[in-house]
Amino acid sequence: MFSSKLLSAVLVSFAALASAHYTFPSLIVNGAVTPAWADVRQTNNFESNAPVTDVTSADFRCYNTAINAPALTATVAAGSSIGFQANGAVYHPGVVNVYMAKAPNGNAATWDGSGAVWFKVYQISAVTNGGSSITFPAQNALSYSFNIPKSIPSGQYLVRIEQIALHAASTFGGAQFYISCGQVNVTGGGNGTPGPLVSIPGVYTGTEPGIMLNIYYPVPTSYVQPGPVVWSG
Ligand SMILES: *[C@@H]1O[C@H](CO)[C@@H](O)[C@H](O)[C@H]1NC(C)=O
Ligand SMILES: [Cu+2]
Repeated sequence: MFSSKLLSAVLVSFAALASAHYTFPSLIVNGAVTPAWADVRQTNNFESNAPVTDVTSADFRCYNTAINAPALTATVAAGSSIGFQANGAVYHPGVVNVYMAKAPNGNAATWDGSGAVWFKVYQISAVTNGGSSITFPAQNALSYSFNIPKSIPSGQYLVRIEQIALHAASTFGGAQFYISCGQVNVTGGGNGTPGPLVSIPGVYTGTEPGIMLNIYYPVPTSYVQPGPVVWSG
């Protein structure tokens, strides 16, 4: 007997395959996962989950040019842990960077994040072993948490995650960027000077050795994480 339950299970799994990939719709603040697209600007791909592949496009910043809806701003203490949570396991092999930028108008919700204003606060790179293996510690996680640097000046910031999926990265434009921007109000900060500062887009050309590479053959002997060094405060 052909079960209609089985048929719908098969159809659902085809649909899941077609709409595979993922987004980062939530922050993790004080240990709690925020509702989807509340403190994170809703991205163009909120339904398709599709990546950005053009590192020079306007959507490379916050991937929200088609939606441009304001989000809430979560208050977080300098030195505390925050995170981004995905809408499903981040199953593609790849690496993670998190950047922050301080809203010069003091209002993250109305700021577009333009200019050389972004600094890196966190990364998860690849692990190589002289050409015998390459592994991706960020792979298959549901969320990524990190500490807001203790000496960051108080104020409102955009915080942007990118997971760079590298399974098809051997040709130019093949790396897939899964991006979103949250809004945070940092309290209890210090007198640090975050840097180096970069523009997004602008930070990458797409030909960096950590963005355009074949992760399968030959197995890379080393891996160079894209972007500036992490500012830890
Ligand atoms: C940000 O934090 C400051 C200090 O606690 C507070 O006065 C302000 O209302 C907060 N702003 C937002 C948007 O949460
Ligand atoms: Cu995908």
